[in-house]
Amino acid sequence: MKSKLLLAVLLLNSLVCVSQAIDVRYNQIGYFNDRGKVISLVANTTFSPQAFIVLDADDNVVLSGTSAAVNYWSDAQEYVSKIDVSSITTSGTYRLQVGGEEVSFNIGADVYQAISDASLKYYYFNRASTAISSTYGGIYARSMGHPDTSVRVHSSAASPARPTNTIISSPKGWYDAGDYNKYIVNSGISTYTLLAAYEHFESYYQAKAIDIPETGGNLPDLLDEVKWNLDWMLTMQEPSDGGVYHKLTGLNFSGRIMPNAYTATRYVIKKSTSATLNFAAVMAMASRIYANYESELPGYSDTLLSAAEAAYAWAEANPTDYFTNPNGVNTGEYGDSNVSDEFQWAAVELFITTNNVNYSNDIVVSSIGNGTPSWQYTDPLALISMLYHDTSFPSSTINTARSTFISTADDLKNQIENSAMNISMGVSNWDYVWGSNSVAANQIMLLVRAYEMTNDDTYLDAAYIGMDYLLGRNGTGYSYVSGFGEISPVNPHHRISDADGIAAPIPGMLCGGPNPGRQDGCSGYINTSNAGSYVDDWCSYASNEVTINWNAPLAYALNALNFYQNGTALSINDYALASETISVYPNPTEGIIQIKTRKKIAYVVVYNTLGKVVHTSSSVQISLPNIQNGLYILKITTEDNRTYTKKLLKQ
Ligand code: G3I
Ligand code: 9MR
Repeated sequence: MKSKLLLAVLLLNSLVCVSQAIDVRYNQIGYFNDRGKVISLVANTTFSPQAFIVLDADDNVVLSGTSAAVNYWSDAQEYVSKIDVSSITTSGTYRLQVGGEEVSFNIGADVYQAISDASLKYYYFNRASTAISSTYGGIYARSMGHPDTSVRVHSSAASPARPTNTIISSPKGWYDAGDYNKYIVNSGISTYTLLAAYEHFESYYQAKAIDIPETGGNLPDLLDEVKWNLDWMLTMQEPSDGGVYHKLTGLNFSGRIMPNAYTATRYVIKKSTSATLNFAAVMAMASRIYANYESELPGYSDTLLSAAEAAYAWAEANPTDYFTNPNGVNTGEYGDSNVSDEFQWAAVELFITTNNVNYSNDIVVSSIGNGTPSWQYTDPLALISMLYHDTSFPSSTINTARSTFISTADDLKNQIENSAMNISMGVSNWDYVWGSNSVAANQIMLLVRAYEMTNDDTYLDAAYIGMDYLLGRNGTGYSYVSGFGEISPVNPHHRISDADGIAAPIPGMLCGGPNPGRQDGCSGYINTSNAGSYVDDWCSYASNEVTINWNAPLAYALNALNFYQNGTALSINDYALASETISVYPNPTEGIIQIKTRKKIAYVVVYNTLGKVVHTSSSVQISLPNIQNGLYILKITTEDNRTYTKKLLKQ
């Protein structure tokens, strides 16, 4: 079924190639009303600027003109001319006619709503140790696979407390990718990125339902989903010494089977410094976030913090245990022989959470580099957290961190504004790696952070335009997110999507993207340029796999852009506060709440879910004895006139 679809797409592509020299590449999901809107014309050879018209649904010409000067885009070995349709701001579906071609594109306020939801829902579909029910999974319902309650300690991981073949229980977590394995390093950055999304846009995520079995409780859905993975990560720490196993896998990758058909023995493999530090960073961060939910999860935050501290101590005592696959183990390696970045990141997260100088003493801000984060390079994650929690650090430290960070953001913005294709990719020679689409997604995340840090709109403008890259305005014309766009991947290297007998892959998954390394040796790559080395085929695990660490920055970016354009929660304008943490406790409450914040509170308004004001106050202690039980929204305004919202449950 799927190969038929592929054939159809290939045939379509070849017809298009024969009949048309110029290809129209555009954001196939949609453009936001009041944001920049770029459409790119591309061809293999140079061409003249093209006359174009844009028609609305009633066939009125709403814009006409000639495309801009043609430039060479070396990453794709293509020539590009830009059409700017930013002046169209009314919601609707439009048709662009140019060079004998016609494409339809959307403009609206909520064009990223469905795709941003799907980018988060993917984590539920990739859960290990649970069945996916039809209630939450629809046609993608499946049986449980990998209970992982009886996992062996591999000889490489043996210790006096846990000799070889000791059986341990290590359930839950997300499958890494198209494979069924679970790797701490990659889980760690994925979890960090999702927690960062939550930390930076707390009120947005408090109101965001992901439609998972836990939906409806007082814990925001995103924190429920992340907890599924944190619970697994906790089991990967050896209790006797604090070290963390690098991964839980079979000895080999499985075949093209569903999770419940997997019967091979699974092992925890060798502790490593990179996994242990990564674990420490993520647990420390999670501890401060889940601390706000002590009544829902008593003791959880403390458990996370103790795990983080024990891990950090192990890494300090074992600073160079770099991971390579032991003999006989052939699953993903996620190897790293430079862990200075993981050390900085872990120290930063631990210091933010504990304020303990032992951790700040280990932070050397001048050693923290710039650039785009990846599973192997976590310096930028340390910078993001430091700059968000800037009041926790001396101003000289923050000034250094900020200039390091902003130098990358400026490069990205400049690349989007001035490159032939108006995209961030290509800013560095290493952008088109295995998983290059996650580079693009992380770059958008960095621009969002730069905007939050500076309030300079030009970073956000660049982020909106740069996002087009993943959604069709790129070197292949694919919208790289499954299920979204005119042409999107139908054969991702994702075992569940491949083996489930359903033609359409699970939606919302970001495929790896162009990778001129083409390590899979797959035939059928569309072309072999940096930005063209992609093929929508199962065989292409080097360009068409999906993973949790690629979807996380996608989810971060899509939801952030969705928030800024359309950021209302229950009709109340709310803004994520940079550098500010506010906790409200106890929550749920019987009537008396405390508000803890680092800035002075100007006033607090309590709304019911219909947006009606039920109480106002200017105190940090609020008494609400007379309101009915149920959900309320607190809107807190601080002395610097910034507002912050939080859900409150009265019971
Ligand atoms: O670190 C070097 C860098 O110094 C060099 O400049 C650059 C030039 O190409 O290469 C960098 O190494 C690359 C490395 O990723 C880090 O980006 C390797 O070439 C590249 O082969 C390697 O790819 C990784 C791949 O596994 C193979 O090990 C991907 O990042 C990683 O996402 C992928 O992860 C797999 C898991 O092993 C198994 N599960 C699926 C997952 C996704 O495909
Ligand atoms: O399916 C595996 C994929 O999940 C991994 O990312 C990739 C990393 O090397 O390896 C894939 O497995 C392939 C194996 O490495 C070589 N033989 C073909 C396998 C895919 O069918």
